[in-house]
Amino acid sequence: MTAAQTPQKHYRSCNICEAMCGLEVSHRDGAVVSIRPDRQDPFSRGHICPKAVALQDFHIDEDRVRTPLRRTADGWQPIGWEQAFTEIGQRVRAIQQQHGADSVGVYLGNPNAHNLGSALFLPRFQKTLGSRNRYSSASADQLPHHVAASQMFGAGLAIAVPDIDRTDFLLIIGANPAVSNGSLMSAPGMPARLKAIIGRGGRVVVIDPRRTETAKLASEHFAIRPEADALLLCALIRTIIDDGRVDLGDVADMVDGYATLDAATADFTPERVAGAVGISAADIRRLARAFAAAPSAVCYSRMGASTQSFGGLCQWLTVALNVISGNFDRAGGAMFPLPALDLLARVPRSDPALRKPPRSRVRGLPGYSGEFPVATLADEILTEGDGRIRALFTIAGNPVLSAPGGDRLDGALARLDFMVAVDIYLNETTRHADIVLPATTGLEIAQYDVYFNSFAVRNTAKYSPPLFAARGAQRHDWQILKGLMACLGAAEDSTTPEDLLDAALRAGPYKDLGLSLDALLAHPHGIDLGPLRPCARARLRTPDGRIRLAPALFVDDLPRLRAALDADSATRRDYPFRLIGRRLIWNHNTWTHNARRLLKGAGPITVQLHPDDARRLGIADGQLVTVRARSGRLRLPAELDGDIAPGVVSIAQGWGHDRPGIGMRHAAAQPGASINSLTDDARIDPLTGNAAFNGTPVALDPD
Ligand SMILES: Nc1nc2c(c(=O)[nH]1)N[C@H]1C(S)=C(S)[C@@H](COP(=O)(O)OP(=O)(O)OC[C@H]3O[C@@H](n4cnc5c(=O)[nH]c(N)nc54)[C@H](O)[C@@H]3O)O[C@H]1N2
Ligand SMILES: Nc1nc2c(c(=O)[nH]1)N[C@H]1C(S)=C(S)[C@@H](COP(=O)(O)OP(=O)(O)OC[C@H]3O[C@@H](n4cnc5c(=O)[nH]c(N)nc54)[C@H](O)[C@@H]3O)O[C@H]1N2
Ligand code: SF4
Ligand SMILES: [Mo]
Repeated sequence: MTAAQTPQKHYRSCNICEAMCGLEVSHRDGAVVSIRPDRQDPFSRGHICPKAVALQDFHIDEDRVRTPLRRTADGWQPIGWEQAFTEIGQRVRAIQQQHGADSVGVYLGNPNAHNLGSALFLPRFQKTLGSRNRYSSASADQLPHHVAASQMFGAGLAIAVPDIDRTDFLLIIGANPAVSNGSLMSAPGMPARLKAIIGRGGRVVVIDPRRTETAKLASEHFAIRPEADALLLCALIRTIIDDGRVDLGDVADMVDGYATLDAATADFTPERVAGAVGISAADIRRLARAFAAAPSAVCYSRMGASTQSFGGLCQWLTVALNVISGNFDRAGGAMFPLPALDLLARVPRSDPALRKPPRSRVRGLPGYSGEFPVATLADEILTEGDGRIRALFTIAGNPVLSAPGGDRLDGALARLDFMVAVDIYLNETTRHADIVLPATTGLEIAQYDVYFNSFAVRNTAKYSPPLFAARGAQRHDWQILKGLMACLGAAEDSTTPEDLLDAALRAGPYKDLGLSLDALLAHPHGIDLGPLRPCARARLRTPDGRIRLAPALFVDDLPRLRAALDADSATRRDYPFRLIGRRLIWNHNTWTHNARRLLKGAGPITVQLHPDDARRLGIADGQLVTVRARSGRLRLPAELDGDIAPGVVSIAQGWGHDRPGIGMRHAAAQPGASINSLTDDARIDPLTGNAAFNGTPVALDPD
């Protein structure tokens, strides 16, 4: 073989999900030959999932947007970057001059969190735009974790993750990491890690209305009623307290509020909650005792416990359970990572109790970290008055399919005076834009994971240069953001993401090891910085460095939880089922569906229900049914599945590519249906403003 024919190897981290798997990409003449796991990556150690292989498909996808596009009466017109920026600058400045800075909103989607340049330049863009109308997918996702961390530890980024490779007992509530690969717990290869816990004599217990792929790997599974998790957590805490098994462990001298927690949970006994939770009092006690007795244990709760009406309470109680069982900040428990680019250390110390959140204009929902809940974005566009959103930037987001009440938002976007989308596709959201700005993605970008190293189960650092140049006129997201800042009047500078990364590494916790961009470039597989270590004392951001075990914000929300013990029978009559979502191993959210190799694995999008429920309603497997909710309806095939709890139905999230005007031909050929045509933007966790997808009341009508 000549040199030109020999495939070359490129090493990088996959940036699709939070697992940050190391990839070995063989390529020749600008084309991918293979994408395999990088066994030398110190973080993922040879794990990848099927989605990584599709990175090559996104690169060559003919449906990618290649040049800036401008909406005209005759369809999309390709335009140059200068023209696009000039027009955006004129329109946005005119709207802000006439209607105020807040009349231009921003929605940021999930891929921004997986992109070095976006993570570093978005704060600058937001500052330039100067609008308080900021939204993101965080409020359809992990916002309760941030609110709990902020209240208890002084900073929303102070999220302790399960020390999964050393724990003796992992209690998983409302997460399916065997499919999702872990979230707010970056841990590639979750199935093997779960098996390893059991293999070393430990236990994995899963709490989920569905006997999930994760539950099938676990030691034990309990089918909980949707949205009953906060009740269960209260009863677990109650049992440990009543048994006299409280042990604050190594952080005992740092904990405030234990007596308040004790008093606030006094009446949530296992007997009191068992009926609403759907797990017997004896089982709840047994679970609490096993958790408290394990040499080390950690409770991990995620989407199922955060995107629901009690998301804030769930995340608070999860941390509280870890603290009172002596499992906080210790090996095998819940621990703070120490990432090389350390965002947490930059957060100024402040008193969480003194932080008064701003309120959104229309519904008065709480803001968090400069953003309002996406559940009220449609209200802010549709409701007349000062501060109404008239123009919108969507950056790497598809809220028409991802936000609660997505169909209402779809209608609202059509009413905007002006919209700009920074994206890679023409999809359900970006089709509403006046100007679409095409970004690079995947193999075309430079990557260092700014966010998810902060939530990783091992400390490592890795920089991946771009493999391929863009195939069209696409620009990097950070370059687009710079163009937008310039057209809005900001002074131009020549800073690159690499400049900012290098400076942060040199000032970070591993500066004494000489960590810098050059050091990362010399280690293309990544650098191992070791297992998690106890470090809470140094990382807490409360002014006094103490842990607030029972912040008033949460304690004051408990009466609402108590009221839920007596279920609402009127809703039950009209909408007898509770809807929950799920993820599929072959797809990521709404946007990977144009890769045919991933579509093949997905199959039809169905509504899963228990065979007993199906029999009662006369529904056969595969039969079309209409699922009805207060705010919408969907027609899709039924899938009978004994793994789902009776009274509960499940629909995969992220689908519904059947709307006109989308440019993703393969996705449109296998469109599925959008679960967010059924979810309701009025259903939120009022404490945090997070979307309450789980537990949406629905009815089923067979055809
Ligand atoms: N019912 C229900 N709804 C849910 C969920 C659920 O479980 N159930 N999950 C929620 C969760 S956890 C999340 S994170 C949100 C996700 O919500 P969103 O972030 O709104 O949705 P995504 O599908 O991630 O959309 C990503 C968008 O970015 C574009 N894109 C992809 N890569 C790039 C890139 O490199 N640059 C740019 N500029 N654009 C890019 C895609 O084309 C797509 O338009 O959905 C939430 N919605
Ligand atoms: N393959 C794949 N992986 C992904 C993604 C993807 O789209 N596809 N998306 C990524 C993103 S953005 C995120 S945020 C993560 C999310 O990762 P996870 O948090 O693991 O989210 P899900 O897989 O949606 O699992 C949520 C689980 O909660 C259960 N559940 C629903 N309602 C309730 C309830 O009321 N109580 C309890 N206890 N459980 C309930 C559901 O049945 C489901 O099993 O996954 C990431 N990884
Ligand atoms: S698990 Fe996530 S990071 Fe790993 S290969 Fe799959 S999509 Fe990429
Ligand atoms: Mo997410």
